[in-house]
Amino acid sequence: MRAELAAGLLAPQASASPKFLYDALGSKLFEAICELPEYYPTRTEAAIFDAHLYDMARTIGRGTTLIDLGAGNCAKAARMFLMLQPLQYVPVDISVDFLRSAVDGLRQQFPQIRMTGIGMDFSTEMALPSAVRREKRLFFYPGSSIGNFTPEQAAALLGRIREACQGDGGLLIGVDLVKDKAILDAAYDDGLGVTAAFNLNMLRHVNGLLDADFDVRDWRHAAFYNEAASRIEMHLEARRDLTVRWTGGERRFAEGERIHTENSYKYTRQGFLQMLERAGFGAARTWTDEQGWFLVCHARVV
Ligand code: AVJ
Repeated sequence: MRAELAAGLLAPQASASPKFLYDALGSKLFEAICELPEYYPTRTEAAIFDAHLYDMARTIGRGTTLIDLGAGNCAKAARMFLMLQPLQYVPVDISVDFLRSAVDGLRQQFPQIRMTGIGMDFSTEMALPSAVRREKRLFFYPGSSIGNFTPEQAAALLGRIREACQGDGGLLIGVDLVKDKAILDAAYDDGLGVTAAFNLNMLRHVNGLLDADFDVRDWRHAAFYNEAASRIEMHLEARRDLTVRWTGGERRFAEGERIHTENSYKYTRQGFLQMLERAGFGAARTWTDEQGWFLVCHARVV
């Protein structure tokens, strides 16, 4: 992880993976982002689930093996337990300690559901242990986190999910849709500056990881919708010429030079369905909000 970080910082176009946004404070700041009036995705997706949960449950059926990718606090899946009645719940996350405490709480509440927490970076491999039932696997990937991947990487991830589905599996996924640039720009550059703090906090996290000397005051948050690439880009921009040093390396940044910290791709319904189809999924059903801002999609292995 240190080597990956240092290599990104030293590249001609400096970058750092968005996974470094999520230390303890970063996770709290993201929770705060979800409360912002400008940040519509969380609220919009929740409203879609609320409005169509019954229909979704009928489409999916009972007794699934519910595999929650990037489960975090497991709250989104837990809200579906009563309606979905899964046989087994398998939350997957890189942040193992966070996951463990969430699952312990859920076990008390839902003793009838077998729970198998897994610490794994599913963005690189989908190695599910044999404790995970093979029957009726339902991969749950809400929040439009798929948007952090390039379309090529996203297609590869869907392919790995497809493989792990066995013959009778499916996928329930949330995807943020292309919309007016002004709405997207505001969602990632809010008036209160919470997203700015979330982005800048990565530098504090990197200081801890690499023993680096980033001063957050030397950097500013830059986020905008790149229409040509259908993606939000988040960057950290140097406010002055400066040098950053860390154990085993250093780099000069000129004023205005940027570190690319995140992409958040936006899809059209058609474009996303096409990607699902190419990955071997079919019989897709979709649900959206009135404004057509966010898409929830269920598809089966074909
Ligand atoms: C957690 C990746 C879905 O891309 O909207 C929110 C992260 N970044 N504000 C997103 C994020 C800035 C979020 N995802």
